[in-house]
Order: sequence, then structure tokens, then C-alpha cells
Amino acid sequence: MVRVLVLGGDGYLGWPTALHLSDRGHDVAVLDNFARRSYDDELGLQSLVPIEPLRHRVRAWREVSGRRLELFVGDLCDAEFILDVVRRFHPGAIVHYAEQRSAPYSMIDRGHAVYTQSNNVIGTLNVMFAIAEVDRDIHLVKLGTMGEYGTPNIDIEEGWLTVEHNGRTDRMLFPKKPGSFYHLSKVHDSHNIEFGCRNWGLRATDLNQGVVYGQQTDQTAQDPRLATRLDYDAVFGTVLNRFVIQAVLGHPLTVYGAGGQTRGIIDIRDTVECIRLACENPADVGEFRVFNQITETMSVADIAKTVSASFPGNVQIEYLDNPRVEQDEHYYNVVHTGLVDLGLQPHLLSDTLIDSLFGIVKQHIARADLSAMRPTINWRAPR
Ligand code: NAD
Ligand code: USQ
Repeated sequence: MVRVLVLGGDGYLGWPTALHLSDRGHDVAVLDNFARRSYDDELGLQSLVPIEPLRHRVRAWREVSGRRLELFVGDLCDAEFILDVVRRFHPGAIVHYAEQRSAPYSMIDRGHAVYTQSNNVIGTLNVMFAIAEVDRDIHLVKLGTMGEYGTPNIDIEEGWLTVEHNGRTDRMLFPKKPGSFYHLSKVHDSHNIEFGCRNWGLRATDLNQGVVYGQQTDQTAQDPRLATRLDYDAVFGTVLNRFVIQAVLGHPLTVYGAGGQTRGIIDIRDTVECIRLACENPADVGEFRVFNQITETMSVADIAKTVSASFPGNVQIEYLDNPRVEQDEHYYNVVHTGLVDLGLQPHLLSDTLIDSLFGIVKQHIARADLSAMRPTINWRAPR
């Protein structure tokens, strides 16, 4: 069993991950500064599925499962705070989800770009320094993103590439071509962490995750107080979840551009399982290990068609001028065997999953604010 500290444990993925690990008998603590709840206040939004305050969720999990989660409230950008937490809890693994994770939010204006990069990069540096000071054996399991690679015209390997140049070869970090200031922050993190592994002998797993869909896991489904958030708006809502919600609302599915852009996707139930597998099978001392955390790839137009075909009613698909700068016709072939080799058994996108998501969404659809559906943040207009 591993003692695991989940940073960002109040978020969409951090909360279900903490429950999944706790359910498997690991000793789990969650840490958060509630930044995500403050973006809701800033943007005048709310999760479609209501969520309890973190303290209530922790209490509810104890009642439901008999298991205790330790709770730390504070900001990773406060170096003394995270150092003190790592000293006191002394985890075997730190799962790091605690970043500003919306690409559109990072592209609102200068202030949001600077906030995103400073929050994410400084927070991660503070975690690395805390591990280096307290115990370099602590395994850092860091959430990266497939968007770090962009859409290169070559196969995407798991983090590393063997390069032959002028008759010599070397193993280098895979070249990155990210598409937003948010995605860039993850590239900066990856380089910093690789540096920590190479220079200080840290052990880390960087999980380049694709777009997550779904809302329930075996644990969160046990009690409504354990629900995780579900975002639908054009800033924080991700594509498949948004399309399901738009279908239920009778709103056209908003495909940006021609919809040929292809992304890696993953079911939330597989996300939490990937984290368990990474924690239970740590990287070696000094190793910067990278896995591409996706289970399949799909174009945005195909995601829209799949959601539309599964919905028991009429669904329109609208092709909007793309507010982002991204290729919408491109090669995309991603290696993603590392987590399967560790034992992942993927849930592929199916009608059953989409049907259950329709059910969850229908229950809460009155909470949706239609005015939050259309994209308003333009990648081409720096402010
Ligand atoms: P989320 O915003 O719901 O959760 C992140 C949590 O981290 C929030 O609760 C927030 O309050 C907290 N946080 C942010 N900055 C913090 C700080 N400085 N100190 C302490 N806590 C802080 O996001 P999510 O969807 O759960 O994503 C979690 C991670 O997974 C992110 O790093 C994201 O980049 C990555 N990821 C998410 C997806 C996805 O589709 N949701 C896909 C790929 C990768
Ligand atoms: N898209 C649409 N219509 C919409 C919303 C999105 O066509 O209504 C398109 C976007 O243009 C993009 C794709 O769908 O091509 C994915 O967009 P998204 O908003 O679902 O995802 P993204 O901005 O890439 O970010 C999300 C998470 C982020 C994570 C990333 C994984 O918010 O934290 O890192 O997915 S990845 O995409 O692999 O980089």
C-alpha cells in the first residue's frame, strides 16, 4: 500500500482519484486551494452536477466507506506550505493535478496567461523542491497533456524520441508544439521535472492525458454527496461532455472549424485506474517516465456524430468558425502502450457510456446556463 497525496483533490479528476485510491486501501490525503471554485465565481458559472464543499465530501466518504482522507487546504505557490505538508504526511507518491487546466481560460488575456503559467509552473517547482528536501524517493505522478505534442506529422512516442543527426544518435524529449498558454505551461513543467530527475535523482511519471469524458466512477456513484463536477461552458467544458449536454439541451453541437482535428480521449474511470497503476508501479530512481494516457483517438466531427447517433432525439451539428488556432486536417498516430502494459483495461467510448451520461445530464439540466455555451475567447486576438 502507498501513502498518496493528491494535489488538486477537489477537482473534476482529483476527487474521484482520491476515492479510487482510498477504496483500494491506500492511505490518501487531498490538498486544494479551491482555485477552481473561484474561477466559477469569476465567470459566473457552476458545475452542471452540484458538488459538496470538500470538507463535506471527505466526511461523506468516511460515512459511506469507513475510510479516512486527510485534508490540506492551501496553495502550491506557497513553498513553505507544500514543504510542510510533504514533511508531515510523508507520502510515497504525490499525484499532481493541481493546475489551471483550461486552454481557453489561459487565452482570455495577458493576466490569465500569466496567472496560468505562474500558478502551474511555480506550483510544480515548489512540489519538486519539497520532494528534493524531504525525500527523493517520493514518486511524483504528474498530469501532463497530449496537447503538449500538438499534431506533428510524425508518430507521437511516449515522451522520448531517438534522434539521428549527422550520423550520431541521442534519446531526446519528444519535440513539443503546444496550442495554448495552458498547454505551454505543461511543456515547461515536463522540462523542469525531467531536469529534476536528471540532476537530483527524482523519480517521476508524466502522464500526457487526452481529453477526459464521463462523470461517474464506482466510488462517486455511491452517494450524491460524492459526485464530482461536470463542466459544460465554453471555457471549462471539454468537448465530449459539452456535446452530450448540448444534445440534451436541444442546442446544436458546436464543432469548431470543419471538425477534422483529432484528439486522444479517455473515460474518467480509466483516468483513475491509470493513476492507481502509476502509483503502484513507480518510476525508477532518476527516471523521467512518460505515458500517453489515452485509450483511443477520434476527430471532433466524429465525436459529434457519435453523440448525435446515440441521442434518442433530433440533434443538429453546427460548424462554427474556429476560435482557436489549430490544424483541422492532420496526421495523428499516438503510441499508448505503457499503461496497457501495466494492466489498464480500457473502457472504449460506447453507446452505453453516452446513454448513462445523458441520464446524469438530464437530472441536472435545469442548472445549465445557455448563454455560457458559445465560445467567446479568440486565440488570434491577444489582449
Ligand atoms: P480541475 O480544475 O477540476 O482540478 C484542478 C484542481 O487543482 C482544482 O480543484 C483547483 O482548485 C486545484 N488547484 C489549482 N491550482 C492550485 C494551486 N496553486 N494550489 C492548490 N490547488 C490548486 O481540473 P481537472 O479537469 O480535474 O484536471 C486535473 C489535471 O489533469 C490538470 O492538471 C489538467 O491539466 C489535467 N488534465 C485534465 C484533462 C481533462 O479533460 N479534464 C485532460 C488532460 C489533462
Ligand atoms: N472543440 C469543439 N467544440 C467545442 C469544444 C471543443 O470543436 O465545443 C474542439 C477544440 O477546438 C479542440 C478539441 O475540441 O480541437 C478539444 O477541446 P477541449 O476544450 O475538449 O479540450 P482542450 O482545450 O484540449 O483541453 C482539455 C482539458 C485540458 C487537457 C486537454 C487534453 O481542458 O486540461 O489538457 O483537454 S488534450 O486535448 O489532449 O491536450
